[in-house]
Amino acid sequence: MPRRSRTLILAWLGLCLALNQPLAAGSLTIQVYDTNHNSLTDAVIYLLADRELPAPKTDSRYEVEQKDKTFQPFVTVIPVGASVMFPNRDGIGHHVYSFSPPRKFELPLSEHESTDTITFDQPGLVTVGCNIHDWMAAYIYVVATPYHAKSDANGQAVIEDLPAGIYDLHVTHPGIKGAADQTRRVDAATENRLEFILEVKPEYLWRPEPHDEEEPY
Ligand SMILES: [Cu+2]
Repeated sequence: MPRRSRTLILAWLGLCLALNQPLAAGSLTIQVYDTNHNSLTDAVIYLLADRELPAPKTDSRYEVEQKDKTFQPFVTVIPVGASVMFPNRDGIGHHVYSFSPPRKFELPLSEHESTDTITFDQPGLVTVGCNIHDWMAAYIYVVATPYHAKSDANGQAVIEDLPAGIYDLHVTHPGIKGAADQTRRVDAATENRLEFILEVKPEYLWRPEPHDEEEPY
């Protein structure tokens, strides 16, 4: 076999190996604090890239329930194309709506546990309210990436199975001052833990208490 052909075949084999072998994936832990260095819960983390990312799985079940006259959870992160159910588990009427440009919707006044789902096809922040109870608020972040997470009570979020590569990591929060994400360019092959400090409006550092006192509505 001519030497040139052998070199070509070897190069081709090498390319096949490179393409078939998934790039080493690891986990990335993100720790989020507020400016008083307290753990910040409900921070939203997502990673975008200049290249095309795998299509996010959209078959997970997401729920924002109405319970004790609050929305739970307060913050949800979903991939573009996912659907959310809004079950009413209160036995009183709620009228759930959003005026946010990525997805305007309205679920008519109901006292029942609806199985209606709303699908979110555009990335962006969707603020959800209730027409009956002004204080009720929930935030749904719709992100165009499979790599997303939300910080827990310890301010910690973990992105699992993140393939090696360069990403633009975004961190945000419903109460962030300036209404802009913090972003950082991250090399997933070398980073496995990152810290962020977010300046959040003080009224977002407490959770609305469930309204469980006896009220007629
Ligand atoms: Cu309500």
